[in-house]
Amino acid sequence: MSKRKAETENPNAEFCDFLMELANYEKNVSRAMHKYNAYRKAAGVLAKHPVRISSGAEAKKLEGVGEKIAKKIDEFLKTGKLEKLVKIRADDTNVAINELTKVTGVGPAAAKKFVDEGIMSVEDLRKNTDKLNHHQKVGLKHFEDFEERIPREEMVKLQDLVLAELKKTDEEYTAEVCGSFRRGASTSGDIDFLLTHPSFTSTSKAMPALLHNAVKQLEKIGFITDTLSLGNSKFMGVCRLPEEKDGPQHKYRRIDIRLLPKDQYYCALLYFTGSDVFNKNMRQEALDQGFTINEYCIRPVGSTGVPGEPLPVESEEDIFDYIGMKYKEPKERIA
Ligand code: DCP
Ligand code: MG
Ligand code: MN
Repeated sequence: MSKRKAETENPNAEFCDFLMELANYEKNVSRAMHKYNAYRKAAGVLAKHPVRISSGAEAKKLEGVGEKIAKKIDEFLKTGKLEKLVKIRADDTNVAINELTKVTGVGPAAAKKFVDEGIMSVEDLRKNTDKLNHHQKVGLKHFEDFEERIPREEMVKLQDLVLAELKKTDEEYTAEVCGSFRRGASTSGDIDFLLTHPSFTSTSKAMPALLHNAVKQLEKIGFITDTLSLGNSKFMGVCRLPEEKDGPQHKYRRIDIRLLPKDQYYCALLYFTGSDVFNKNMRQEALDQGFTINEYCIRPVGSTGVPGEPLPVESEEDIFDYIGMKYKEPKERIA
């Protein structure tokens, strides 16, 4: 999205930008996840706010904006910059860690290790491929493509292709793209597929073949091009749409496929639809109401604090109902 377009859609885009830059610094460099979450939450709330904030005090009235962030907003409004960000950007180590963590497979710890060895950029990484594991090598090979977000139009094509191949493999598969796509986003960072099958429940033994057969079929037609990791229930890899007649070659895209037992499908669907900020808030709401939700199940929490047996769930609505929350459509699940 161009900067101008972002600004016309979100009058608080400038604040969101600096909050996200601070968030990424806390995650990738300081490894302070609570600060990362606080900045992300504030950015999410400001992004939803329909009018431009004119002071820190005004921002502070919004849920998720505290004193410290309010002060930063005042500093930004007064000086047009943030001293903290100026300092962060001036430190080569921070800049290098930030750049290296853009490569899939390079987490904050690996990035720091590379920087300690004098590897300061993605370009440096290309000269040191012997130091990379398989995931990181693939991440580097497709670095430019993976930096690009996927237009919704292409997401629909990717979805339709996978669904058609799954049906060919086993008619009884149920699968869905979740993540930002399901929330209606105009672009997505990757493709997040959930997969289930009526024969697979949490009381049956693991059925990795259900996942592996799906992946094999997608490899056979040349759609899946690389595997980053493959376990009993989770595939992480790379895919690409087939070339169209007279059309340009498509880009390589990141795809995740998760296999779930049928009875855990809707808790997983809720979780992997996100947003992550929405998930955090909903889980807190659940706890306040005496339930604990994770990506597999919802369980009541008794006075002892010990979670009970998973509750039966046959839809996402069921989960909202248990905790007495009004159902939110995926596109409303922002914060
Ligand atoms: N998720 C979460 N907490 C995390 C990571 C993920 O709750 N720390 C959930 C919510 C996300 C979903 O998993 O929506 C998928 O993760 P992605 O990283 O793929 O995020 P999105 O699909 O939302 O965004 P993008 O378009 O960038 O892929
Ligand atoms: Mg995603
Ligand atoms: Mn994903």
